[in-house]
Amino acid sequence: MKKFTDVHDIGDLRVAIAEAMAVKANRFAYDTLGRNKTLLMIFFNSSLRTRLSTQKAAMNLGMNVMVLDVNQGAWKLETERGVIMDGDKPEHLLEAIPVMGCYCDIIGVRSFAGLHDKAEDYGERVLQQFIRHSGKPVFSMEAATRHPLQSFADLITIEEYKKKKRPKVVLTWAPHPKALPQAVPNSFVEWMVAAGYDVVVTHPEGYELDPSFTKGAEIVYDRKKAFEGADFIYAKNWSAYADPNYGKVLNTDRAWTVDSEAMGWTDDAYFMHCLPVRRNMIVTDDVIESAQSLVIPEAANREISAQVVLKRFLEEGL
Ligand code: AN0
Ligand code: CP
Repeated sequence: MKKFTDVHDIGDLRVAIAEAMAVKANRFAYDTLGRNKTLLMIFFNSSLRTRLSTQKAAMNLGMNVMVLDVNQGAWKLETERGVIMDGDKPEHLLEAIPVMGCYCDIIGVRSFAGLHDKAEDYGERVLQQFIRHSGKPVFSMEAATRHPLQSFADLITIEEYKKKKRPKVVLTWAPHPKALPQAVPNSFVEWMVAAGYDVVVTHPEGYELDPSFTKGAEIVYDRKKAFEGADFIYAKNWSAYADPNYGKVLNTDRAWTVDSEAMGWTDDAYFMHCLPVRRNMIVTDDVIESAQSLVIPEAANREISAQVVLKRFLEEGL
């Protein structure tokens, strides 16, 4: 594996899940694999889970870890080529990336969508520049259009809790006051369809995702119908994808908050969310605190998904 940015990079999902379960059963079995190897994690955006779980996964493998918050203490980076750099950004990404590549063996990048320019976001400009110019294996810690470490952890969690071979997994839009990227829902659907589950996506009109991600999933606008018979409810907010509203919040309709009435329409479904979550916007206190809520086991599995990815890079030889 030379990069990890989408579901195709991990290969056969059954093999990946089996590897994840083995890592989880003994996470220190490979504690010398990463000896004298350095992971560099670059954050252009905030993080709690990704930062801690990925660092922990690297430590389980015996790696050294460096973390750079680009917006805290590093030089402000210009990302556009051809710009006359007479503004407030003293350094260009095109020098910064190969320099960072000199100091490490693997690079993780968090770089969210700007939500202003769809072509720029969906072209994954920042992530692609790291892949092209760092000279090192690169993995996404949530880029503009996908969050594969999250989706892999979600897959592991569903495999652990599912009661049927092919569960019904429902992704539901839920309200949020600020514009959020489509990366988590895009990626979630991509992985769930690849896993062969019965995947349903429900959202108000106007929140249609990029159809290349929802291919293989059923879109059901009637939320109650979508929830019926569900085994897993995965809530997430995202901003509009379709033009001319790309990146906009079209409404914050609290009728879409996941509450116990909506969970009552399901087949005693588990509740999932990647976190961070705004309570009583996305989900009510009672649902997130219920016995059916998997938000903590799901977050715990972030260590496992990250460890499988780092282990694969290390085994490939760096
Ligand atoms: C981010 C998002 O929606 O993509 C990160 C989620 C893991 N969420 C927020 O910015 C609140
Ligand atoms: N779920 C997730 O990626 O959380 P963080 O943004 O805190 O890393």
